[in-house]
Amino acid sequence: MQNKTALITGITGQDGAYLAKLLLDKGYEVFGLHARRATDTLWRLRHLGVESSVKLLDGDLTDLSSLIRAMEKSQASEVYNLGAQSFVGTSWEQPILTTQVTGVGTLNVLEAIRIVNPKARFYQASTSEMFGLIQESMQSETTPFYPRSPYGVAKLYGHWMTVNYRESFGLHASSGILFNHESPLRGIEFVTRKVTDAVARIKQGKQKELRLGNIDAKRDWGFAGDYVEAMWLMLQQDKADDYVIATGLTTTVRDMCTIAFAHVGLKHEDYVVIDPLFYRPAEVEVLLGNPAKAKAKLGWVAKTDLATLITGMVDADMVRVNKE
Ligand code: NDP
Ligand code: GDR
Repeated sequence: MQNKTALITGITGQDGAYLAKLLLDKGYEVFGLHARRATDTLWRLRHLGVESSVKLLDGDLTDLSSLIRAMEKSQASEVYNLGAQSFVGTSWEQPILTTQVTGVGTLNVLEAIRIVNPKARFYQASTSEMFGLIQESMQSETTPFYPRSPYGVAKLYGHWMTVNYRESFGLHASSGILFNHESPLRGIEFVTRKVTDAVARIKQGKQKELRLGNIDAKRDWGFAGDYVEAMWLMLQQDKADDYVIATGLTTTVRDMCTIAFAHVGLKHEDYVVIDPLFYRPAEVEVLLGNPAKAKAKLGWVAKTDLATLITGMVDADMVRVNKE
């Protein structure tokens, strides 16, 4: 393969770390936009053994000049925009920040590409949260959007800007409409990791109960390691397009809890406490994606089933909690 250069925003996040590893393994030179924080944000890159192989560039999605500099310094031929305020719950508490980072931040990246190198290929991290209230039997690329949170609305703005820059300026800009995907590197505030971490703590006598919100919500959960492959495949196509990436199966939070607790010989009914504190002002009750287009056009299918994913996360948390 020719030497290729990628720039990843959100490289310190779950997907950023897996994508960086995937691209390095394929021989890419990988640059990452690194937003300055007071605490260490490189632990995921370290965990995957790629911290010293990626080239970090200071920058922030809300600062266009830093994005222009990152495009100039990296000379990237592929840009993956994974950076976001990505936690749905927080988006009601910080709606303006979420809009600036997750929504306008996407426009800033598109502008930096347009200004510095319009030939660079662009991937936008769109989301099933854009479907929100629309409950077709399965959600696909043709399903209408009805977001239910400031996060979903901000992502919809980024999605349409991506489509618009493709149509207006001929950018090779693709949008992956990804359904929930998890891993041992998932942030602790998301429900799968919150559950698997709690299971490990309860099993090791470090926690007594687990407080959750709406456990009747259904999600189409896959493994992040599988999903970053789809991002890369989208940018290898001659024509840019939008794709739903999902497993095609949906499960309640309750049933996901059953899998996690049963893995260490416990019953979730004995430990889960419903706490309205974790209810959302507006909920997305069911997500179920139809990945048929991704299969037909990209040759992509989800490889990891939910039980393998969740039990693997519990195992990783058992080790982590034990070391504390
Ligand atoms: P994470 O929350 O794990 O990572 C978010 C990343 O964005 C982090 O690297 C974070 O940096 C960075 N970031 C936050 N604010 C800024 C900012 N102002 N400037 C630059 N970078 C910033 O998300 P995931 O890895 O799970 O998701 C990746 C993307 O895919 C996100 O855009 C998310 O919304 C989207 N998505 C995720 C899905 C999922 O199920 N995981 C499903 C569909 C879409 P720092 O570490 O410094 O905070
Ligand atoms: P989601 O993921 O909102 O789908 O967004 P999350 O894991 O936060 O919630 C999934 C479902 O579980 C319900 N739930 C709880 N959620 C959390 N976090 N904590 C709880 O205690 C709890 N109890 C019940 C939620 O109400 C919800 O229905 C994720 C993010 O990664 C987004 O960035 C991404 O775009 C979407 O997935 C697809």
